[in-house]
Amino acid sequence: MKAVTTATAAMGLPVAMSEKVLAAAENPDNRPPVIWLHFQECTGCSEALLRANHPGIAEVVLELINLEYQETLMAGAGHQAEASLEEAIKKYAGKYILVVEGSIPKFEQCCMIGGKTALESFKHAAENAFCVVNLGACATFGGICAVDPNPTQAFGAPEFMPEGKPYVNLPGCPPNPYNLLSVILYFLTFNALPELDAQNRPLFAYGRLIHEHCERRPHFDAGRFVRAFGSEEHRLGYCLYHMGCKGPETYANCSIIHFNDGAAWPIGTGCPCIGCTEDILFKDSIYSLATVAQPTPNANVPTASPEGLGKSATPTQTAFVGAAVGLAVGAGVMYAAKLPKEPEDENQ
Ligand code: FSX
Ligand code: SF4
Ligand code: F3S
Repeated sequence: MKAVTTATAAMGLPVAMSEKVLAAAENPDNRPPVIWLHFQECTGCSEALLRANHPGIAEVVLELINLEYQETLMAGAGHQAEASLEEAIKKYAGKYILVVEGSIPKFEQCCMIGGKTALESFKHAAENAFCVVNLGACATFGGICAVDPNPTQAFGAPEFMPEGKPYVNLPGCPPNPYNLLSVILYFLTFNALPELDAQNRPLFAYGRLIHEHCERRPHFDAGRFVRAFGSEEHRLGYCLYHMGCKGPETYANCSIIHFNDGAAWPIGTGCPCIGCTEDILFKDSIYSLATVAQPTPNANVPTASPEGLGKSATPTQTAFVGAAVGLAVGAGVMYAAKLPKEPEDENQ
């Protein structure tokens, strides 16, 4: 119930809808078959799912989905595993969800499984799937394996997606396991995929910038920044913008739902966001400054009223604005004097 209520809220659905989501989740005839393939990756995406407790992996596997094949979790191996994969593809053709973890190399000698290239395995499983979920930055954009000079010619699964196949991208390195859970619950409840953004990411999870919900945002707005790891400012939890934080240009919900059952998330532990849900991951320099698309409005500028639009300012208005600016500058000077001293070397 707790997981369903959380997921319902995370999906942006009214809380009253959680009953419908719960009924769908509890219906044993409603478990979608899932085939889960691994390609070039660190398996952190599966690890993140294994660390979730509400629900735990056992509940997901035994009560929410019908997991037919998952190389990391299943006991079978070798020919036995290959046979069960083929059997599941045939048995559930057109009905199963294919989860892809890891990037797919164009360089054929890499990542061969059971005598087949990664690309052959992916195409065969994707062509017969109802839809595909690309889990993680590697499966979405190529991730760590695709970093220049990209020796295996690695790409995300969308590069090879069969024409017209519905698919969802859940980038992140690792992605948040609750977003996968929410997509599954949405699918169980509405028999459809959630609304997606231009990069095929669910809007409910990737519709807002990290920067909008970051717990360090008041420090950003007040100009209190960390300039060196281990410094007093770092210890005090100041904003990590000058340490290369990509929160201002990264769309994700980890600032809200966190990882490990809400226990932690990168910025909360003092680590700048590296933009792991965006195609800038491992491409932009870790220390480059993010573009702030929505800077804080200057509260000292008087609000324009519709009546005043198109009219020139009266002398009284001009005097008022002048006084307001004067006050603001004065207040700013006083305020700046109260701020803790920044370290002198801006490049630290
Ligand atoms: Fe990539 Fe996932 Fe990063 Fe690792 O499988 S998204 S390297 S957390 O494991 O694919
Ligand atoms: Fe948080 Fe980073 Fe934005 Fe600072 S720049 S408020 S640390 S997201
Ligand atoms: Fe990734 Fe940044 Fe969140 S690095 S986990 S999107 S804080």
